[in-house]
Amino acid sequence: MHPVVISGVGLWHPEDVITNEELVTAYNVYVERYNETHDDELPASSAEFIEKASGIRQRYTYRKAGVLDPERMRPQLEVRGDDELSHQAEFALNAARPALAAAGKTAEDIDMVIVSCAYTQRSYPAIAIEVQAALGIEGSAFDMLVACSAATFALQRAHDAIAAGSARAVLVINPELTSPQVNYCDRDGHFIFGDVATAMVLERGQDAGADHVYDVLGLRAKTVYSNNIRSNFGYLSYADDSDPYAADKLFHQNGRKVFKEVCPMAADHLQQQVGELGLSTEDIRRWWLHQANINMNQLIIRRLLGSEPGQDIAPIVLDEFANTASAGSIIAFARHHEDLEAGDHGVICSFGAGYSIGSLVLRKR
Ligand code: CO8
Repeated sequence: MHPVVISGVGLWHPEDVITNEELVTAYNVYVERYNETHDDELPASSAEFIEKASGIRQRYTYRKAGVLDPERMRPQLEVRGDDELSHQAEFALNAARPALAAAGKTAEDIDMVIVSCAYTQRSYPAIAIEVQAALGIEGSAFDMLVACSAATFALQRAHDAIAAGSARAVLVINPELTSPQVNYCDRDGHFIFGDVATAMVLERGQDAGADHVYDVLGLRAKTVYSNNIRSNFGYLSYADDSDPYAADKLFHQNGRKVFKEVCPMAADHLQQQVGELGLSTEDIRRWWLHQANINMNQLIIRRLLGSEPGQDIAPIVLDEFANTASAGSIIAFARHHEDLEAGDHGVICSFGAGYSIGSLVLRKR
């Protein structure tokens, strides 16, 4: 078994920003118009509620204009031909290139590409293979879907491939183009998601020469079936005559239940994992947690440490990025890892749809 390290991280986000105020203004105009012409009444949204309930202040969105048009209420993406770079591959490349640069690696060093995220824009050919070709990487590539835990579960696949000797280095990319799956007409969910791409390079410990290298000490994955976060979007709509654009085909959730059920699961999971490695939760210098809701992260850290988390212990990035499905914990890592000292421990952890929880315990070299 080869020791495995994380040696590079990349982060990219679209230029367009939507603030809570902009989002709510567009939504409320939509609601006003809807209520004038329908018997049932839609409720208005408020920027104050959004920030208080979630901690989100803004989100990056790939194509802002359509989302803020009360006549459209969804992004408007241009159709790209089969011979053009796809939207999601472009996202992926924008994060992959800085990750490779940070690790000091080129295409020749990479044996495997995993694109792992909440949705891929098509089933085949895999987005990962398109990215592999664009970067000129030999070896193999595949897509993986595990909703919020797509990044952490893919890091585990990469780790196992390197440890077992089937790849020298693996590029894991999370092109989270979430906005086309958001129901911007739904007050409970219209504010939750943002678009972003993250990437990481994992390699054999003996090959790493980057400035910031992290030994992977432990990995853990857990899933428990739940319908509380769901999207019925899928290829069967063509055959079962259901409306492919109906509300149930978009992201929907019972947010309160998710909150109540997932927080204790995640805290117990992390407590056990850290303990199994002979560490206590106080030994963890930084927690790069999933970024769905600031109150969730604060509750989990309070359960783990018995104290209020600060930005230094458990950094929050969702105020700027919103929930970016699987990329949230990787953004937190990308923005907040360089100040760690040799020997410091950190934990990357995702939790969400499935339910799924994925975590890695790291130690800085
Ligand atoms: N503006 C004003 N008022 C509102 C709004 C709004 N926008 N929304 C709800 N309210 C009202 C409600 O109607 C309710 O009113 P009342 O008390 O009169 O009934 C009141 O505010 C409280 O509503 P909630 O109970 O719903 O509010 P919460 O305090 O629970 O906050 C949250 C709602 C923010 C959704 C919160 O429950 C939460 O964050 N839960 C955790 C959710 C979570 O982590 N989900 C994970 C989803 S992500 C994931 O797993 C990945 C999926 C794949 C990616 C998908 C990409 C698109």
